[in-house]
Amino acid sequence: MRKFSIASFSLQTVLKRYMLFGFILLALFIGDSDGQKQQLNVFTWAGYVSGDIREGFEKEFGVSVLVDTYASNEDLLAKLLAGATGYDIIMPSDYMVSILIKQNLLAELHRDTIPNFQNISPLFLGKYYDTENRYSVPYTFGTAGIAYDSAVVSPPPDSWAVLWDKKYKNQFSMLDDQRETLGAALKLLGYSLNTTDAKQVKAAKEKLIAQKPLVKQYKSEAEELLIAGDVVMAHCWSGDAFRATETRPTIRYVIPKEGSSQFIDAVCIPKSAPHKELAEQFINYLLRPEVNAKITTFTKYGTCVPTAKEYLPEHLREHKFIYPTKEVLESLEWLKDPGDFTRHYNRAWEEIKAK
Ligand code: SPD
Repeated sequence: MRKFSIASFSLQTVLKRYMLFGFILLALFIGDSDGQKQQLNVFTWAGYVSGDIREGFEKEFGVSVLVDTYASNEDLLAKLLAGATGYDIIMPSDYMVSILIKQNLLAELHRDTIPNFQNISPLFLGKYYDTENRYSVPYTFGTAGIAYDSAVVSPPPDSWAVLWDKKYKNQFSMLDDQRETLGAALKLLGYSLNTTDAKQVKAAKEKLIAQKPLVKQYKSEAEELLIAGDVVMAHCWSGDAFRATETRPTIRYVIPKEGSSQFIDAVCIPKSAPHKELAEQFINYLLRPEVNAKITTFTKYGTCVPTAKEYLPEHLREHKFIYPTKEVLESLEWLKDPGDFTRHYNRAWEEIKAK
């Protein structure tokens, strides 16, 4: 009897040990070394990663996804240069991808972990900012322009000049984004968004300082102001203007006749990312047609995955907010890295904000 109970006690102990060992292996497999569920930290623009995309990935991969947001590419850069190390996924725009590559802040992507890379249209690959897409995959594309409430703003604007019209004092917002907002003033003055002429940047700065008493707020999440009815007009990105129309159908979007910016926002992995492989799996997940369609459905920006269109509602497939006419397209410029000249843009922006 005594012998038997010793034997069964040892058997139980051995079984328990095996089970414990199994749990540890499982924890190591799905979690970090401290046994916690892995957490994918995403640093992106507001309104860019929906709850269903996040939850879909969490469920399938048994991890958690945390989303933090920034208002401009320069905010993202400042954070990374200040040594932020926790981010696994970031979504810089085109010109900022080239700056981050130059600063050695991005990790190279392993294409074998991202087989859905093949779903991307060649139209969005091999761009000037990362010619072989070694560090970036395109997430969405769009433009900057003016969103306005057609029930209030009359006549319909067609020029950046409307944002200097005293009639709209305190009723409009400007993007809290130095390249875009200086860009709007540069375009109004007939200059390039990428000028490296200090006199032109100074003229744009003075124009924005003169405008400042009219501006209700500098805000990159302009759709929030439009939806709340806090402004009747906003310097805004196309998808955000589009999103605002869901609540306020009288909102329209125009790309001013002087021209504006177009962009591709990309998905990248910082060199310092703690969960690089998981981040690549996330990128691969985003490139599934059905998931990619959810990005457009939520953000109202264009998809770079043609097969995603099959999963899009009809009205989102070729909408004019997403696809400007050929004539408008020709008036658009890509923002580019002005190299050392950036300090002129930085200083001009600081002076405008300090006024
Ligand atoms: N709410 C999403 C905003 C995305 C903006 N993209 C920024 C482009 C900057 N040139």
